[in-house]
Amino acid sequence: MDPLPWWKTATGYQIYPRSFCDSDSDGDGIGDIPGIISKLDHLADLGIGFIWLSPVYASPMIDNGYDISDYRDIAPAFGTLDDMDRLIAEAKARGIEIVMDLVVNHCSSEHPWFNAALASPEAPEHDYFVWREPRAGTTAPPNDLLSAFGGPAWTYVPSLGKYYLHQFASAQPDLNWENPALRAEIYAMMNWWFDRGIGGFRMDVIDLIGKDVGAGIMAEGPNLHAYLQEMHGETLAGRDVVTVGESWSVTPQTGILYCGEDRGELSMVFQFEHVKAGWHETFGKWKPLPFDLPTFKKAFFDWQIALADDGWNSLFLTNHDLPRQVSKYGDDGEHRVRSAKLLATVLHFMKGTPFIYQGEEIGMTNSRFERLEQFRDVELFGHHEAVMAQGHSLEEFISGANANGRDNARTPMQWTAGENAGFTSGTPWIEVNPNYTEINVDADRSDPDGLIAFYRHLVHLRQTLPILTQGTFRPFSAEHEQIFAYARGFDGQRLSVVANVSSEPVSYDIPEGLACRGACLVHNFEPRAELTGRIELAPWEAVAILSE
Ligand code: TEU
Repeated sequence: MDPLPWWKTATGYQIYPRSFCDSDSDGDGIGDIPGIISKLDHLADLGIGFIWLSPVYASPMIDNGYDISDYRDIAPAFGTLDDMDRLIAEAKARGIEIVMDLVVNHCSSEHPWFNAALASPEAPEHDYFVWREPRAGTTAPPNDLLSAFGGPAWTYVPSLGKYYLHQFASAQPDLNWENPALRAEIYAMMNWWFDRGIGGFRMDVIDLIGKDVGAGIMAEGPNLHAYLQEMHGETLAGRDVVTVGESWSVTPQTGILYCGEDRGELSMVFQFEHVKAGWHETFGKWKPLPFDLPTFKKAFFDWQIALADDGWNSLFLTNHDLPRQVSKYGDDGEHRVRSAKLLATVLHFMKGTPFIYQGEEIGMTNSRFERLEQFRDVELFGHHEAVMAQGHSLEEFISGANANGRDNARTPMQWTAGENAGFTSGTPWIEVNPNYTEINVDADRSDPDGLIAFYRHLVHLRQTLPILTQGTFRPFSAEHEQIFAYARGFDGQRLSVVANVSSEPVSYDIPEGLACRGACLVHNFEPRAELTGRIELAPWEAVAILSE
């Protein structure tokens, strides 16, 4: 049998550079590349195989770097190209690849392409963007399309008498992928980075590039897969790299189109079904619905089954756009460590490539802000007024933002119990979570039962146990309100995972097919040697047993 590609046995680690580590040399309160280099040993110790680095390119930072003004340079706040080359080399020396963030559905309104496009409709770059006349006989936007960051998705340019499209902030004009010269520029840029030694790309909102604006189809548009196949041919083919496409619209039915073995597109996608299931119909993420375990499990189970024989799953619960997992799905109070271990267990033993978001490995919790001024995010400020106009009070809005906003998981990484959690010697760009005195890398690392030790073990198991990478997947008790259970199978072996996702003890009759006796691979309460008959599980208890 062919050996598996490296990224199927590897665990990824996401760095949000602004909040990871600010090097002592500048102390400007913003994390940077020298800061990341200084912490590579922490990541090597966890055993991770690659870093997904959120954008570090030149940017006016309207959306913390997801608005790129030069794809071939580094933002001064983060460092220089030399720093980036050093990061790639230093990571490689520790067996870690750097996966950059490819943000090419849109660029920054300060990108030279957009400046040229504004200066003249005759410039070749004008057609790199999406332009429309106002609605006939008016100055109103061409249609009612809304931006993900609030307000219309169209901004008027008086000097041209036309609107341009932006699905995110007005400072993030959408690129027109129908223009072949634009596509060629992007492929050349990707190859330029590959030649510098990076190990792949995470592709921002990649489902939006194939849009058909005339027909009003933005996500998974008619050209999406043709562009991904073309991109593959021009950049990825023949390179031993990993690609992860972010797609908020992908379903278990369409997933295979992005990552099927014979498709020549991507290695895997980030899908968000488990996230969207928790959003309110009218108020969206700003009014979270109560957590519902069966719905949550269904999202994962459906994907495991859909990609059982072809394609590949990514496994994650949180990232820089989502709340901290222990606050959202676990218990960030009394059972913080135990519930964090439970979430890690149920996630990492499924089939796919798991991702750890910075701080997850020490069970960092969501920050709770009290005032609007403590928030920083362009998305939040873009929605604030409209959500309030729908009848939400300021208090409700802040409480929704604390539960589901993007800032609350973007607070600085908590390294030590010292000043600013050891993140910076300056003033952090966003407040440090006050619980850093208790929750920090130093404290967790000194505890053999801590979360770092637990994650290190999970990462190691993934590298060494074929049942994790290749085994079959069978869900159990899908409708159960407290239990998350499944079995993996490989070569006559069984791996059974059972977890009590609640603060109450539970009695559970182990179904046939899940029963297992053997070695306890991980536990967060008491070790067990078997799962048979009726078992009593403590609050947030999780256990995984590998049959003999
Ligand atoms: O996110 C895609 C995206 O759609 C998010 O804006 C998402 O809808 C939102 O966070 C949920 O409320 C990607 C990046 O991950 C995000 O950080 C960027 O802001 C966005 O694209 C634009 O580049």
